[in-house]
Amino acid sequence: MQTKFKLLSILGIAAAVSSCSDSPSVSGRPNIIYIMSDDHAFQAISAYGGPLKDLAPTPNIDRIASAGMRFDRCLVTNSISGPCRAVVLTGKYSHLNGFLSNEAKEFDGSQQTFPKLLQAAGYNTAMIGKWHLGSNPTGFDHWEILPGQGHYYNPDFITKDGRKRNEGYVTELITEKCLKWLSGAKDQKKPFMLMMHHKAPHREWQPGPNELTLYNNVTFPEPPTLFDDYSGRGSASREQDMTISKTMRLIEDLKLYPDTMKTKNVGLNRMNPDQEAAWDEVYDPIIKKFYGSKLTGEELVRFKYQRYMQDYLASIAAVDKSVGEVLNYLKENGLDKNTVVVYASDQGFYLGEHGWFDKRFMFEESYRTPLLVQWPGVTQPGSINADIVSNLDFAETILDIAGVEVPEDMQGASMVPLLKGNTPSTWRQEHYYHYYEYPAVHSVKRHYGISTGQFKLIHFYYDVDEWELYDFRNDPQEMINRYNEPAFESVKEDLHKRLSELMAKYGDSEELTKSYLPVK
Ligand code: SGN
Ligand code: CA
Repeated sequence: MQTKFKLLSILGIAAAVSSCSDSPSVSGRPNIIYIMSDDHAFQAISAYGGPLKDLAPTPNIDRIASAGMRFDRCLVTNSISGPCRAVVLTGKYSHLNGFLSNEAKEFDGSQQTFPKLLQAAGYNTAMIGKWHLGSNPTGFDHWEILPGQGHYYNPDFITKDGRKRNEGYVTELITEKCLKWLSGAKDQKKPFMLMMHHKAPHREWQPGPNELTLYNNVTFPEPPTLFDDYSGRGSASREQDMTISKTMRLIEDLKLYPDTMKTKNVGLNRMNPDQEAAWDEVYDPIIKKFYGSKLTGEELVRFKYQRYMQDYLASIAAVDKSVGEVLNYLKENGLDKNTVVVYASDQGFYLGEHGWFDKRFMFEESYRTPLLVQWPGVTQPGSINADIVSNLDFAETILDIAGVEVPEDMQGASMVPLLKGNTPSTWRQEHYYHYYEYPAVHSVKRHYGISTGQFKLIHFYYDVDEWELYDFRNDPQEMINRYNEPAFESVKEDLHKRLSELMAKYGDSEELTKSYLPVK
C-alpha cells in the first residue's frame, strides 16, 4: 500500500487529490475519525474484559471492537498527556518533536504533522476537544479546543475567533460540536479526518448531569495490589506521590466538600444553579454519611477507592454514549462503510493497582493504552492483535490508510498490514520508553527503558541511578525487581544491549538525556 502511494506522490499530491475529487465514497479514500479520551484505562473498557466489565460496561466503545480490531499491546512512548499528543501528531519520539513534558511551554506547530499532510493531500481536517499543547493547532481546516485541561461544566472553548464559555457538560458539548462539523463535512467533495478529543475521564472525574447517580450504589472489586507496600522494588515506586491513600484529595477529587468549601472548588464553581442543585441532590447525602462515619486507615482507603471508581466510571459512561452517537450518525448518514473509526486514550491509568491513580510509569497500567480500530471491509470483525504497537505508529497508520505517502523521518510503522490480519515478520519485538517530567506533580522519577514480549528493563535516573528488571509474563503485577538476581544475568545483558541499540535507532542517548536536566 505504501509503495503504491509513493508512486502517486511522485506524480505530486495534486494528482492524488484530483484523482479523488469526487465524493469520498466514490473515490474510495476513507474518512477517518480518531477519538481519543483522556486517562481512559483499558481496565475500564468492557471489550478488554477484566473485573469491571459487567459492573461498568462500555457497550458503544465495544461496538468498535466487535466491528474491528482490538489491540492488546499498544504502548505509549512517554505516559503523559501533552507528550502523547505530540507523538500522535508527529510520529516522532518526544526528544525529536520537542515536547518532552506537560511543562514544555508550546508545541512547535510549524513542524511536520500527519493532519498537515492529510490536509495537503486533500482531506478536510478538524480537531475538537482537549488539545493540551500550548500553541494553537496547525493543519486543521477547523478547530475548537479546550484551554489547557479544560473544565467539565460550562467549559470555555478557544477557536480562531477567541475564547468563549459554552453552557453544558464538556463530553456532550464536544460530541455536539463534532456532529455539527461532520454534517457540514459530509456534503463536501472531500474525505474528512476528525480528531475528537474528550477531556473525560481526567481528574477530577466529574460525572455529567445524566450520569450523576449511575454507580452510586455499586461496589467495585478492589485490585489485589491496593495495599502494595512497594517492597521488592526501588525508590521510584516508594517515593511517588500518586497514592489513593495519601495523594487523593477528599475535597477536590472525591467531592466531599463541607458546605463552606464548595465555592472554592475550581471546576464545580462553574456550575449554573440548575446543575448545582442536581449535583447537590446526589452528593449531599454522600458527604453527610462520610463525615458521620469517621473512617480511618484501610477503611478510609477502601472508601476513597469506591468513590474514585464511582465518579471515574460515571465520567466514562458519557464518553461511551458519545461514541455511540458518532457511530449512529455515521450509519444514519451512509458514512459507516467508508469511515475508519479509531478509539484510544492518550495513555493508560491506574485504577488502584499498586495503591495508585494517575500514570507516568513504564509499569503496565499506565504504559498500555487502549486501542480499537474499525475499518469496514478491511479489519476482521472481532479480531484481536497482540503485537507490540505504539502511539508512535498512529501518524503513519492514518497516512497509510488515507493513501498518503509516509515521510521517511517518522519513527513508527504503519499498522495497516496488522489491520489486514498480516503481521510482517520484521514487526518490532521491543519498545522504547522515556519519561521526563520530574521534579513535578506526582513525583514520578525520570526513567527510560525497553519492553519486550516478556521483560522490561527500566533505568530511573536524574536524582537516582537505579535499574529495575521485570519478568511481567510471570509477574504480571510487576512486584519483583529481578535486576540483581543471578538467574536473570543473561536476560539482563541481552536487554541492556537491545536498549542501547534502540536508543541509537531512535536518536536518544544517555548523553542527550543529561542535556535535558534543568540547571539546579
Ligand atoms: C493535573 C492533575 C494531575 C495530572 C496532570 C497531568 N492534577 O495536574 O493529577 O497528573 O494534570 O494529566 S489536577 O488536580 O489538576 O487534576 S494529563 O493527563 O494532562 O497529563
Ligand atoms: Ca492524560
